[in-house]
Amino acid sequence: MDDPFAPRPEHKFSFGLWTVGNRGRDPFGDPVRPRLSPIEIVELLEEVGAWGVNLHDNDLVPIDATPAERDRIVTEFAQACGTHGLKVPMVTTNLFTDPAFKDGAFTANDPAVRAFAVQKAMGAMDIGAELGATILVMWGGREGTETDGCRRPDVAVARLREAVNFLCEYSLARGYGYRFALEAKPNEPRGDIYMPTTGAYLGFIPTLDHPEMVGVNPEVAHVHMTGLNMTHAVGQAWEVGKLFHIDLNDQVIGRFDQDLRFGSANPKAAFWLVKFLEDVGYDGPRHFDAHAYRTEGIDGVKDFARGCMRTYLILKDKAARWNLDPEIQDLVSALDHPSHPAPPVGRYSDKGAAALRSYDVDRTALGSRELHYERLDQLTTDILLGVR
Ligand code: GCO
Ligand code: MN
Ligand code: MN
Repeated sequence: MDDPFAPRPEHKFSFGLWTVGNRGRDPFGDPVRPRLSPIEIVELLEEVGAWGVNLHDNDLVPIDATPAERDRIVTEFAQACGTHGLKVPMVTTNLFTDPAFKDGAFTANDPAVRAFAVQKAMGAMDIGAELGATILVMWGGREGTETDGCRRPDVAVARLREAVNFLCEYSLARGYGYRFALEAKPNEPRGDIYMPTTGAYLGFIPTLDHPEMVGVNPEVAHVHMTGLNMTHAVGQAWEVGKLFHIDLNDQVIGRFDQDLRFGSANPKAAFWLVKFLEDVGYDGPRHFDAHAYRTEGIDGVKDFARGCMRTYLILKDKAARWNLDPEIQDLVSALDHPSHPAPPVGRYSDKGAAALRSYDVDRTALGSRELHYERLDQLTTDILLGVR
């Protein structure tokens, strides 16, 4: 029988070159896995059943490559993706590894660093356009501080705006058709990163010259690091049409930046997230921005990648069960019914305001209504634990 949890192209599962290519280096220890070339990674992703591969400019093209080397590398990579049936939906720019960016890229005080950052982002967009990418992720890993003596935070925001505006115009001028997805993170590698939450970016986007081109890329781990709720962050982005991309992984609150296999630490939070994405019909890439444990070799990397996709599909199946479960649906459908007749709020009108003013509310009845969330959540737990 066919595996019902096997990945298929329509699931749009993607991995970054830096994710399955992660060599297990950490602040305390050297790499534990061999370096895989970008083309070897494409082969691995085909083997495990992924649909797409994403990259930073320098995951593919070394920072010191000559223009001729760059052209050859990009052409060969495009051919390999074609041969192995992998799409390149998203590109991003490495604005954090090189020491030039030690105090930020777009927000750095030194105008030469800011110029280099924009130059590098344009180069990444050129690479992505050649590979067919239409999503540009911007993650400001070094855009932050350890001491706020270095610059005013409002100045940093203004510099970030200038860079995003410039790059939107660059995409338009070149006809690249990019949609920009801004990725928030509260800290690491900086002590504090500007734009720590998806909500901060949702406030920033309307201040841009081309807000219609710019959305967000929420990441599970970055939300969990602060103890917040990923599904709520995603829900707010979705509601304003700004969920342009998503980074799926996992993270235990209060720990170092773990980048765990999707659903491995907080399967219930992952369930609500998958259920939301599937219920609303999100049809963008499901990108896994995570990496295998440092204990693993290449076999373990494959187990990790397969595990991310399998868990997503299991949770998708659980969400469908939840939606079809009669007892759950009885509980849920009761929730939106008024306990007794009440005027709708709706859009303001003098008549509506008068109706609400004269509404004879029964506070005691409202406060004593039983909601049955214990039952609802236990039924959810039963589904997740496989007994329902
Ligand atoms: C992190 C981030 C990165 C970005 C990537 C794309 O915590 O390091 O999640 O993995 O997503 O650089 O811009
Ligand atoms: Mn991350
Ligand atoms: Mn990420």
